[in-house]
Amino acid sequence: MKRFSLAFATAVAVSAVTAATAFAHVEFKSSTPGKGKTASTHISTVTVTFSGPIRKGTLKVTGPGAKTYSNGSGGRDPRKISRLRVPMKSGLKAGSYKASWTITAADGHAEKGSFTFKLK
Ligand SMILES: [Cu+2]
Repeated sequence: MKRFSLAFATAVAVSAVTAATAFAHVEFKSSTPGKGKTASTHISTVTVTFSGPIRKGTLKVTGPGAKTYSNGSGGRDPRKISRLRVPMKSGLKAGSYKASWTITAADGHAEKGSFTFKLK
């Protein structure tokens, strides 16, 4: 009976792990401005959309002169659970920008990444 219990417990544990890994990790899906794209210096926000829900996150945008052009540390979009957003400062300069993000996905995994875009 004890052997049966152990085997049963192991089977339950294995299927739980399988179920967890079968649930795909949240991935970068799209952004505004788009990755590698060029947008106007008049943008007021930068957003990153993921393939699934996130709990929280940060978004920081640096640009010309190695300065930070985002306002605050960003966070999950109140209107969309899978989107991160950060407001941008006014008076953005033309040039290359880099957006760096960190998230805690709904499955509890911490992830981070970055992408670049241009403003003109
Ligand atoms: Cu995950």
